[in-house]
Amino acid sequence: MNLALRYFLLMLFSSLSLSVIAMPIIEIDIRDHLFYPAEIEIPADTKVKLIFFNRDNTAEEIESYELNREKVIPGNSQGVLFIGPLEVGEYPFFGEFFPKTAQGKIIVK
Ligand SMILES: [Cu+2]
Repeated sequence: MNLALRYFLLMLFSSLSLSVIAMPIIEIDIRDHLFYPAEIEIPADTKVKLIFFNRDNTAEEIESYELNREKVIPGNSQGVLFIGPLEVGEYPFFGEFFPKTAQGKIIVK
């Protein structure tokens, strides 16, 4: 195998494995129609995996216009949202079924 191809494969492999290893995972509880934590800090320009654990018996729908995400999580179950890479800023999200209490924010630094 020639050197350029070896170099290409090496770069491909290391970037793939880095992106898998480096992806932060953040766990968020939904309890009594509140998010714990309600504010989440993540690094800029990074893909992040959010796992929502809905501890309530009722379903909740995670909604964010700023993040362009929407996902229903049935009661007593969990759901995953991938967000990013994002620019520095604040990205609110809320529970569409209980919006008076279920309010959260992603803070990108
Ligand atoms: Cu919705």
